[in-house]
Amino acid sequence: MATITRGGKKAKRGKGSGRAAPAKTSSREKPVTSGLMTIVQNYIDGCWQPAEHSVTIDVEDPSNGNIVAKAPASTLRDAKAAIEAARRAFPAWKATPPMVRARIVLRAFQIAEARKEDLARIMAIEGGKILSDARGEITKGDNLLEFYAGEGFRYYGETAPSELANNFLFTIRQPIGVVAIITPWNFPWAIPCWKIAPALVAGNTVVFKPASFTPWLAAELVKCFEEAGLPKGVLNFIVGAGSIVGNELITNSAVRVVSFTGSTGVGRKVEEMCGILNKKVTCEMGGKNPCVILADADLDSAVGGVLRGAFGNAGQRCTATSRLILEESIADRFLEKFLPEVKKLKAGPGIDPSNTMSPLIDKSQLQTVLEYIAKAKAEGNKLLAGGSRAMRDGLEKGYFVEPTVFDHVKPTDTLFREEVFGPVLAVTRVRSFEEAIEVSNRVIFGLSSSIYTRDINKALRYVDAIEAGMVHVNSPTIGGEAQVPFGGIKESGCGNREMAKEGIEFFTELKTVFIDYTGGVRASNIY
Ligand code: UN1
Repeated sequence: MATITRGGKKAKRGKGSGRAAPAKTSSREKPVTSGLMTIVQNYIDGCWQPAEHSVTIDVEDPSNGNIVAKAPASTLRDAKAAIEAARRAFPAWKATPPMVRARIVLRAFQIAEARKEDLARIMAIEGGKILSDARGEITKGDNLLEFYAGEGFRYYGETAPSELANNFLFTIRQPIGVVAIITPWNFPWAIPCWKIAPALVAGNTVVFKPASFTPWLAAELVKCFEEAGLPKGVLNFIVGAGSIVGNELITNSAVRVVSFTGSTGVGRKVEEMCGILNKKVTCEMGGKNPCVILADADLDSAVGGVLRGAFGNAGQRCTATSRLILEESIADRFLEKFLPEVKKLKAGPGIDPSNTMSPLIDKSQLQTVLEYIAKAKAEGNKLLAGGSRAMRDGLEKGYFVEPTVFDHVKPTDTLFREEVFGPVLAVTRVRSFEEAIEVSNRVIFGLSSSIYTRDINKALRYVDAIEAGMVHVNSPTIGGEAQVPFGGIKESGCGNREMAKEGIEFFTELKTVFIDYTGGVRASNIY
């Protein structure tokens, strides 16, 4: 999806023909739209500008392969300029009271709310998301902006008693400095909102690098902040390759904090580099989330939940339901209700409201998903639905895969163990509740999980035993809310939880203050 072009022709990544200074626009000019093609620019130190050498990345509509936008293929020099702008803006932003900072986030929320429909449409075109899901994601991101706007009033430290008389101990919370925010394409609005808003309210300055598949919507978020009155340099936006821009954001000594969401493979490298460089880091990575359905569950409600959890956004969700664990006694009955619903899903461009299944993001993701399907067949998993690329009625121009279900998947099979990031559901049958717990935990991931049952004892025992950062009872594995922490354990995450007050905590340092108010010679001391 993200081939690099210069002057309309394909060019090699990172190479440029000249060193002409990029044409900058004034801070109040918007990224331009020319005809049907949107031109996305970087936003550095309050100026919209192309990449050095004006090299661009093509952005496709994954439902038909049309180029819908061009975005900067930024260079090392662009990345350094963005970091330097953030570094210079930090002292004044740090000195701004938290509620004043938060009020700008509140204005950005109001601007985004007024543009909700346009933003959802951009998401449907650029990312392929079904329009109703896109609207839901804008709402979710906006909730996060609104939540963090309130947190400006709760920028609390704590007081503590002292071992000594006439001594007062307390903590104050302070911003850390320049923060790098690196986000994926599958939640191109909500994830940037949930990282950028707490970073700004906490008083940090930001360099934001979105995925190269979805830079258009990301630029629209930056415009909301710009129009809300964010001072120049406080939020900088730069599009480019992870190997160039991402690498510089992580290694540059001026960047003190890295917040990343993406694959486990890349996240582990980010974590390792930040460890070596002693930077604060949070990585939200992959999942292989189980949904257990016990014999006493409300099967109709479970059918709807698994359908949404497994096939929403074509399974391209780190919280997607990718393993369905059925108690043997109701397995056939559940599948009889479930499979006709799977077959009813209608693949097509997200922008058409009659469609219910979105495309995969690009050709390479399509290839990966088809390879997983081929492997599942080769390992003897029983195909119950789908299993191929969706090709009818012009769908072959896009990257659609039929919603796919495999039965009798064993814990040793690839489909049970590896994250596919596509519409492929692995069904495993178990004989008991205890076996359901054991099978649920038999993967390297631990992001989300879910159980359908009417038995409160079993529900709470599952909550206790499941190795995951999040667990849903009688609802699908997906979703989160602004006011509660989001994140996983095992190979699904490292560093602090995101969202909620934990989001602010991650982007701040605590300073411990000791005040002796004896007023004379200290009588005793601590050791
Ligand atoms: C959700 O399930 O609503 O990349 C959010 C992802 C997660 C976000 C999921 N970071 O899928």
